[in-house]
Amino acid sequence: MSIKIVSTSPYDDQKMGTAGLRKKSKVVMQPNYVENFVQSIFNTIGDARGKVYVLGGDGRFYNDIAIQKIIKIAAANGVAKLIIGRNGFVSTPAASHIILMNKLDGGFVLSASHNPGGIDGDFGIKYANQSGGQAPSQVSDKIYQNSKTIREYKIFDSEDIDLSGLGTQKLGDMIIEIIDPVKDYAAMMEQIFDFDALRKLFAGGFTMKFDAMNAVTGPYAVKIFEEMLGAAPGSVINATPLPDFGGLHPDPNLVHAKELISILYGENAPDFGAANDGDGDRNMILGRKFFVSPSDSLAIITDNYALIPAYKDGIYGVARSAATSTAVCRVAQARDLPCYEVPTGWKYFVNLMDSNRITFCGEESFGTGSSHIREKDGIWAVLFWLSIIAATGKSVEEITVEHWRKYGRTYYIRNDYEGVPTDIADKLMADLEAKLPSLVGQSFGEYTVTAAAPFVYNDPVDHSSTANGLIIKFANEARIIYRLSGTGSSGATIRVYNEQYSKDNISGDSLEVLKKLSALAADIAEISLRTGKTQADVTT
Ligand code: G16
Repeated sequence: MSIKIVSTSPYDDQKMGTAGLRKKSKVVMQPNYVENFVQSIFNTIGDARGKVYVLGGDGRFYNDIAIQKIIKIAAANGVAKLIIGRNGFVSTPAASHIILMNKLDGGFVLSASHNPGGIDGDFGIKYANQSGGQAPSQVSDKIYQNSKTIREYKIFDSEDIDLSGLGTQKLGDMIIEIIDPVKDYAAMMEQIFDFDALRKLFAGGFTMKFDAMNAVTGPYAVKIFEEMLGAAPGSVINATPLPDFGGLHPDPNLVHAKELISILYGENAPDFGAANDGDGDRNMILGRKFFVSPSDSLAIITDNYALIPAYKDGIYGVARSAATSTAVCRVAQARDLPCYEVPTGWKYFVNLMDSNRITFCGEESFGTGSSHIREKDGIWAVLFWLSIIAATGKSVEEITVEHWRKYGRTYYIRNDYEGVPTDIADKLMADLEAKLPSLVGQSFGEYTVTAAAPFVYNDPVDHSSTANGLIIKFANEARIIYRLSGTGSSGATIRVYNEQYSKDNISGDSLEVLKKLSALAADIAEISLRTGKTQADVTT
């Protein structure tokens, strides 16, 4: 066994987006693609000797190949130790926990998250630093610069490593520890929540369905909900991680979690439904024939923090991405807590958590979490909701409707226009930005523009400044936000977020209430004219 120095040619597209590098599987399968990217990380962060990382993925197609490459490159670069989930599996939240619990230098999660898998699907690599969160843009930009000029990488010349058995082995001087990826994570959840109360809930006949979407959370959910808490066997569906997710699009929303929706909206529905995405950081919460929007979920979680042992003594504050509805900030205001507004992407919450400015945070894209780790956490959100139900004895619908009665309701939908040619999308955004100042003061029916500007975030901790999206605000507490997705693997996706607050009308249908605003949003940006699309491809 020896270290080989291999000559390579750079790729020009290894720029990380909102959450790591995300590409079509076939792009990642090109010669030296993974090798170049991982070597660029090691080149950028400096001497890897003595460093320890966690490594694993959501089990999607190419997980098994990419992981072997990363192991060998890490060994050749002098990494002291890799902690790897058995069979190469680890969820994104569990990886963050492993980094923090063991004070590691960072980690690699092989996942394209909620994007479909398979040879015609997507693959990705999320790179985390010692914070337990994904590397900030200042670091990922340097990695990208390195990847554009890389000429060689180092790799250990060896057989593949067997990842199926727990325990320790060595590759050269590097220690490889294979761990059960579920055990420590489940123990952490037991520390945060009152598991006895949850066991009583299930012992009393409470029923749930959790859709793991044939992705990484299957084993976590079976262990926690069925084995530890006593939910009936079979409460977790699609529980076995599969390389192509069994053909599912592992995005936990009303469009893609079809089986779960049909169960929760069918006859004899269980009391509670939830789904997680490919790598276990996103969640969807459902009651019987009832959907909780992620923005409302964050607000309701915040309002109920005192019910949870880990938070009962108080929380620091909350944060949401700018595109997420303002619902959580209404709770924060009522409870005299700070409410931060950050760009889209979980990495922007990390400094706020590290500096004890916030405890809870969330995104409209089905992401909710707290400072227990530095990633969003799907199972944590499900356990939080189960805990509210156990403590109040109320259904998901009752809890949500009561919340609206107390704070008013923030109607919210997101329209995605997918597969738009990049030049058209870029021009649409540039032209829209240029006309924003002229919109201020204009009235479009009941909507009078009070502010229209790009969203710019000035991080209070590292003082970096990030521009992300364009926001139009109206006098009647409506908002429209436009931004381009940073997680797609081909073409551009234009996301248009629509929000309308109402203090008294809480029983409307979101699509109906937001119909005029959505049409106005499309008109202002000339979406149909420029893209030829008369309606959104996906509405969530
Ligand atoms: C999307 C969502 C973001 C989220 C990001 C990463 O980004 O809109 O809110 O932070 O995905 O999430 P995950 O790690 O689950 O893929 P974008 O840029 O496509 O809008």
